[in-house]
Amino acid sequence: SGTQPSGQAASRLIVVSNRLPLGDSPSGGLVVALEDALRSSGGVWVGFSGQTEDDPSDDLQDHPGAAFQRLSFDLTPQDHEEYYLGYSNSILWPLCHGRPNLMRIKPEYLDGYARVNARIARMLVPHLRPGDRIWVQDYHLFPLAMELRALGVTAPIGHFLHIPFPGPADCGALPNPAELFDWLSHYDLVGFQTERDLGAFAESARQLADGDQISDQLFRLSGRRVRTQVFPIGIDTAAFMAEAAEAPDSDRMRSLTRAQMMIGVDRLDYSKGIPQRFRAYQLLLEKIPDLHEKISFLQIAPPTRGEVDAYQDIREETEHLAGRINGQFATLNWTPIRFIHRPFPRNELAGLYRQARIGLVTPLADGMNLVAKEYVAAQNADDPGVLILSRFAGAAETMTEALIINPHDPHDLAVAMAQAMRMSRSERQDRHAALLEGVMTHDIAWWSRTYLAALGD
Ligand code: ADQ
Repeated sequence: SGTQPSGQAASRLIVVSNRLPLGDSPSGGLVVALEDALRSSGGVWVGFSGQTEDDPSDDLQDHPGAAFQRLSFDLTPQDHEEYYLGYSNSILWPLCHGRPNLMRIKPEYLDGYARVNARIARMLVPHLRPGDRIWVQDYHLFPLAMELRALGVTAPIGHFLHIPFPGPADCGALPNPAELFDWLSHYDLVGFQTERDLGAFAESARQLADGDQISDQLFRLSGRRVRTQVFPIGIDTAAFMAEAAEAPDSDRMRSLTRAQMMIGVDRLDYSKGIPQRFRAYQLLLEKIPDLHEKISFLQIAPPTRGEVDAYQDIREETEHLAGRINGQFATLNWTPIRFIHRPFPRNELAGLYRQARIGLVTPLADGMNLVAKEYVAAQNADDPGVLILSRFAGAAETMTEALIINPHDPHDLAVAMAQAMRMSRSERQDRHAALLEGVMTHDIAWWSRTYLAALGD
């Protein structure tokens, strides 16, 4: 409104993500990342409440009690099925993670996706003020800028994609690939995690949507100009380092680590390469019996998206494999794999990372992977553990001092595990120091600052 002092209206940041972080939100990287980024900005965060209602209100609900304003909406059960489980997580998620064979294409999924994005735009508009900047998060909301523009919103609108962008071969598996680029054309700025993603976007835009690359970072799509840039996301490194250093070294944790511990922490998702990790461990135990009772593997993986078939399949597969490996190798004193299906409090996670000699991050595809950064931040610099990192994690583009492996090749991964077990303290220190420097420089504050500076340009 014109009555507001311009200084006050100039800097408000509006973040929109699928899920509004309320007390009970699941432990997704997006939630962890944005909570840290928004705390200092005094902005508004808009997202799904997590509740389904048959006849939800179109007035956004205020949730006081955070350092920023939180506004939520409910979804109908049908919206939740078609927009969230359907188009977002049974079409876009597998597509962006190189698994088009796992897509479940249904016309009603696209209808629900379009309907929910249009409704979010309608609910948001009355809350906007002149001078606001809007930052849209992730694949659930690709069409949101188009819907806001249709309602007359002229504010800068940026998008950040947390997951990989598909190349032309995968993009071509969408029912209407050009539509994806049309949605993106309404943003002023589209951010990606890695150079690889930006390259895939450029190639797919060119081949499937007549996109024109005007310069390194500038595209013409559907007659509009869109800027793109790479912003590798980070963690709140200083806070996480402090948490790890202060984590209690409880008896329970000590008993876990009588053997040298390897740790994996993931949402239970088929993109994370958990079965591949288990098979490589099995191979290691077959090939090097000397390691029996000297190495143990703690895998923490809370189930997500359990209503989607592919997630039921990955749960069965991993449980079956863990059971088989334990059956094959366990002794009265030693359980080779502990597989825990629940989220852990962050300070406990930090303590577990710190006690683990090896951090295993072996996704088949991953936008960035924050666990890799958390593992590095949690180490004791004097006697640090070794990060084993998939070349398919976005993090591998910058974390080059990790042991970089191909998760599809169990031999490659098993050799890296053996190498990490044997690695000299000085080599571990050197690798860790180099990795930590990157994780400290490119932390979550750097990420949001850099993105917002680019959006403001
Ligand atoms: P995610 O796929 O959720 O995020 P990731 O980056 O690893 O993957 O983030 C997971 C976060 O959840 C980490 O902070 C981790 O500590 C936490 N977490 C995982 N399991 C946990 C458990 N059992 N208990 C407690 N906390 C747990 C998406 C993309 C990633 C991208 C992020 C951020 O898929 O590639 O890095 O967004 O952009």
